[in-house]
Amino acid sequence: MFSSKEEFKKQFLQRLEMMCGKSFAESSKDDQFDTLGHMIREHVSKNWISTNERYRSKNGKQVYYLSIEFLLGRLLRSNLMNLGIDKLVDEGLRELGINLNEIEEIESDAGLGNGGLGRLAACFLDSLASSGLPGHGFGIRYKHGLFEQKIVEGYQVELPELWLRHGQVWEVRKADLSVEVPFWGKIKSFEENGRLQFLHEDAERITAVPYDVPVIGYYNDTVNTLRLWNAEPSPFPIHRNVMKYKRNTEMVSEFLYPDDTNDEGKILRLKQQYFLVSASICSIVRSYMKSHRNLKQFHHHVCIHINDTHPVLAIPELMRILMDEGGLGWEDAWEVTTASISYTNHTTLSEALEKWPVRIFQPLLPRIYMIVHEINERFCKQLWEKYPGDWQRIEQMAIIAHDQVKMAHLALVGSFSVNGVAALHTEILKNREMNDFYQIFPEKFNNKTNGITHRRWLLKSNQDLASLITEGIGSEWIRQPLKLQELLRYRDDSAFLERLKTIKQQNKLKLAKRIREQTGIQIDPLSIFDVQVKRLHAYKRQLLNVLHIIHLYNCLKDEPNVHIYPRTFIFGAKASPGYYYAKKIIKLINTVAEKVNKDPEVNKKLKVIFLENYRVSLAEEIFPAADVSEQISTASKEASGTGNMKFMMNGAITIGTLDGANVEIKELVGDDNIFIFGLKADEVLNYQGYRSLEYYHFDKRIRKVLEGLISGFFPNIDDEFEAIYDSLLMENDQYFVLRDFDSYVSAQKKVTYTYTNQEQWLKMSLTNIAQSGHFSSDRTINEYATDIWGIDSK
Ligand code: 26W
Repeated sequence: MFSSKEEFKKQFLQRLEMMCGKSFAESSKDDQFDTLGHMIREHVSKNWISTNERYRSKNGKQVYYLSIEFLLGRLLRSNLMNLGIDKLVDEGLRELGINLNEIEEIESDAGLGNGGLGRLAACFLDSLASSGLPGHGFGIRYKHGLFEQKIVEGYQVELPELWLRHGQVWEVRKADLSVEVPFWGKIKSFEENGRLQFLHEDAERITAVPYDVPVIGYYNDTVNTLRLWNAEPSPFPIHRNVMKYKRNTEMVSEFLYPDDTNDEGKILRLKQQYFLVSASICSIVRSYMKSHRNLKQFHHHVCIHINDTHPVLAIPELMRILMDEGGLGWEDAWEVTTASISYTNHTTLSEALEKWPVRIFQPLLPRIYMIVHEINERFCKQLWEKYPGDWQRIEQMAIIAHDQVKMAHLALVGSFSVNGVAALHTEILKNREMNDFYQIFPEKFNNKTNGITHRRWLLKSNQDLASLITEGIGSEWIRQPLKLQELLRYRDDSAFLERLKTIKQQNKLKLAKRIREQTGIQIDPLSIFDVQVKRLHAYKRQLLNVLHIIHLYNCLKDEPNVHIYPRTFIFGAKASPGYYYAKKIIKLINTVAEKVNKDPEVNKKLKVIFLENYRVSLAEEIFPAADVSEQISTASKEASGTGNMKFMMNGAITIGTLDGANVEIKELVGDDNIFIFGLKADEVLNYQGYRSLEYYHFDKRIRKVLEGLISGFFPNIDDEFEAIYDSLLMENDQYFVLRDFDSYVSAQKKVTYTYTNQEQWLKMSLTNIAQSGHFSSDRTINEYATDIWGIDSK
């Protein structure tokens, strides 16, 4: 591309003038960002085309990853890095008087997701491309990504997010590849040539227009595709009320997760899901038909992966296309479909398991409903043969029951592979949540422990640490992250450990500076940075963390000379807009922060920071600066967690329960390099006779903390935290916060104690980094590729 720095500079200046119609001297940072972005995109277009040609001519199998979320964050720096031109561009721009770091800040985060599930999808795309694997993403091009969070007087306020405001440099609109997706209307059936045909009449048709984003592999000339669908009115609308039709249409790709507490919202959500699925499957089949004729061979060339149940309608949609458009009979279509689709489950929380009322589903998707109905009939018949007379079991397992369509059941029946996202999670699926299905389809179940791309989360976001590692063990770890283990040979090398410490210290200073700019609060860069960043949810127990902080505060007030090593507690979390309880926890964190930070008797030792608008780009600044990683969910509730892996890779030490992937982190680093506390998963799942009130009565630390919640501790706030108090004492503390309190306090004491022994701490930190290679998503993706998808890079 650019043979030299000089060549790059020349092209950049030419390009800028051409694109912006301004001289370089007049150009803004936005102009410079746009110019650079377009140059890169054009630069990859050759490899983009040749990658597709390579896949086509090889005629091998390809995988399509369907996900309602892709939490990409920014792409500029990681694209430059994967292309291997970051240094050249950095230097070239510097010579022009431009700071690449500042240009990087211009890019909006692509926040097309909520949290773990969406970020996992983004890490997977990076690993697929970087492993040279034929795998592409399909998602929705939401006009507004996840809301922007502001904190006003301690409360979360949501503002619409506007990532497309300045356009999007990475995407290419491909209107010629648009697809029509029908909703509502009636299905008319008739016989033709001895075959039953179905006609969808009076449908409201929405045009799905693809916007393709290149997914650039690391130094390997591979460029895969993320195809995001935009909902638009059909070019020739035949409607009585055209304006209304236009609004209805565009709404489909307007918001990520619209509020679904009412029917209107539910319809919109289901519309989004079918919109994604129908457009994607149609596009996959079209491209298959270009090089193959026989649909019966489809599953030998295509695998469709559904990321949780949101895209599960891929199953009936593929059935529909194979039968209604491809002319296959039911049996053949079913064989092809179930051999093509694989499914990942990301949660066992029952409130997150999707169900749709038939009264909404049937009229909105009449043909799809017919097919789901038939799948259910056949499945129930099969169950009846296996368990004659066991009505209760059949009712429990049915796909449609009590006027509801159960999406997880459809996924279990219509796919060939079902995986959990950490070893413990998969065991819980097999033995509890999905045990009925495990009994009849044991061969479908498998585990794929999550991972994160070490390129973004270490190489890019913690460049100093990455350089130190390379200095220590060479650069092979970048392609083979397991090689990070070679760092273990520095465990007793005090000079190396000292350098590790310096890097962490510098990262902490950077974060402290950012916190000061953003909040005006000065934190002690020598204090322990104790961080909990993730979605706000009761099961994740941010509350346990806060109660511990209040307890420390009480200790300091009772005994001002008590030895507490200075700590800065840092939180970042968005609460779902309709989640009342989670929003109360945010208010509590902010109220405690205010109280603690303003109290001169304690604020030398304790500080509490709530960083607003937690998102990918902010996360990249936080992980490198963390000392302590809070992974404190009620055991059995967190499917895996991926933040835990990002912390570990950046040398933070976990304080956590044996939940999700924490279990596997512990196995890798050993008991001495992690702080484990609390109930185990089986203890939680089989707990008999828990009474939270007893913990309140018998533990005076708890009593004092909770009394503070409702009286005295926060003057002028009478019943603000009543809901929290009630959840713990009146509703018997569903998530065992009080049960685990004592154990958590002890573990936290151990954290402090250990931190004071810096040498030991640094060894622990190094061990964590060294063992983190296992959690690279390259490992995860290669497991998916071999065990589930049957794809390779040859
Ligand atoms: C309300 C609809 C809904 C329901 C569930 C939206 C999103 C979900 C997801 C399943 C929630 C999610 O993101 N789960 C997280 O997935 C991560 C990636 O596997 C795991 O690491 C987290 O433990 C899990 O909570």
